[in-house]
Amino acid sequence: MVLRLILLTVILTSSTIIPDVNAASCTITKYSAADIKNAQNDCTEITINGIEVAAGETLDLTNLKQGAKVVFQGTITWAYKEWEGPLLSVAGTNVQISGASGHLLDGKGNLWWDGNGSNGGKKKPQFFRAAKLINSDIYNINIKNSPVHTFSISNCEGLVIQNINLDTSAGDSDGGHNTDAFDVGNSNNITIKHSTVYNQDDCLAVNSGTNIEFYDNYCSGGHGISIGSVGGRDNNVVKSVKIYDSQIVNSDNGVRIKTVYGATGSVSDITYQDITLSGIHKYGIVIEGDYENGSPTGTPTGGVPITDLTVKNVHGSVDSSGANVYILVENASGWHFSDISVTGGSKSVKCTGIPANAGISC
Ligand SMILES: *[C@@H]1O[C@H](CO)[C@@H](O)[C@H](O)[C@H]1NC(C)=O
Ligand SMILES: *[C@@H]1O[C@H](CO)[C@@H](O)[C@H](O)[C@H]1NC(C)=O
Ligand SMILES: CC(=O)N[C@H]1CO[C@H](CO)[C@@H](O)[C@@H]1O
Repeated sequence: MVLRLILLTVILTSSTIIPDVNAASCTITKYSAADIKNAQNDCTEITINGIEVAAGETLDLTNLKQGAKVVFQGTITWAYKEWEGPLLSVAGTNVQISGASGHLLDGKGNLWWDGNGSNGGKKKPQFFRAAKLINSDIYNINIKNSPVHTFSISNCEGLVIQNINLDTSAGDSDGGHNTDAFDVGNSNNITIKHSTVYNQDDCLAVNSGTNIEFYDNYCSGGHGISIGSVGGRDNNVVKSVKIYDSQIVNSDNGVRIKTVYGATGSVSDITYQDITLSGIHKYGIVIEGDYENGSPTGTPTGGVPITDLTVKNVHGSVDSSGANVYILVENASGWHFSDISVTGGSKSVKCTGIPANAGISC
């Protein structure tokens, strides 16, 4: 059912809220693809309250009017089906996607988790697709138990994502895998801030894009804050990424950059600054140019050079079975490391390709 309410213009002398004569609001309280579509045609304010989306269907918010506002209320769930998803898709210009206090987007990932993530077993739906969002905001979203990858950000320009509370921690003991928090590709001017992530894969993974900022975030349980893997896609350029004021805890890696073996592209103007690590299981800082089909080959190639890399004030601890720093690259230049104190790891590692005077050793 869709309730349409056309707001009338009223002059309220004692209020700062003056409803727009053209503003119309729609509230969806029961899932219907047709109602969702009509609401986007009719309304600039859409509230989605407590619905269960039909199995195998996307909650499709890709026809939003310019300037539309979407608010999630209550608990939103999706009926079970093995399929690729996404469960939710948003697109638009100058739109705002947010959640009301107490809302939850519950992916019920445990229904799909089998330890195989996107590598096999059950086909799992990707959760939240943000594709072609222009000068828009996603904020105050509570999201839980992603079946597999959570936010897929592609072809976006000028997107600010903040105050995301992502809790897929149940997947730690229940077979969650490849539950990346934020995957960014082919997007420019993207900011991700003030967010908390509990998952089992990358907290951030940038595989292409420019002008990306990621700060004041807390990442737990996953694979660290990553650039890459870069190479082998349509767009293989990552430029101007600033990652700062963030914590990475109880994760396989801390700071990570990976590029693809034998591929071409570039990773340039990258800063990691003021990053705190704790309970890192494998590598505190890992930069490697030898990825192939998602695994390291042990031999780096230089077709995706990593240049103008600043890593400053990264400190914290690695498990004794891990390594503090692991670098295996070719064709790198312009590296500046300072105030690095990553300790605790004792695993011996290969360490090649560090440019002269970079200020770092393994
Ligand atoms: C992206 O940022 C650049 C540099 O700050 C600016 O010139 C450009 O207009 C921005 N583009 C969008 C779509 O916000
Ligand atoms: C190193 O990178 C440059 C681009 O900056 C590229 O032209 C060159 O082929 C690369 N060298 C190797 C050995 O891959
Ligand atoms: C299809 C597939 O890859 N299944 C695998 C899922 O993971 C378990 C172990 O967690 C394997 O035993 C299966 O072969």
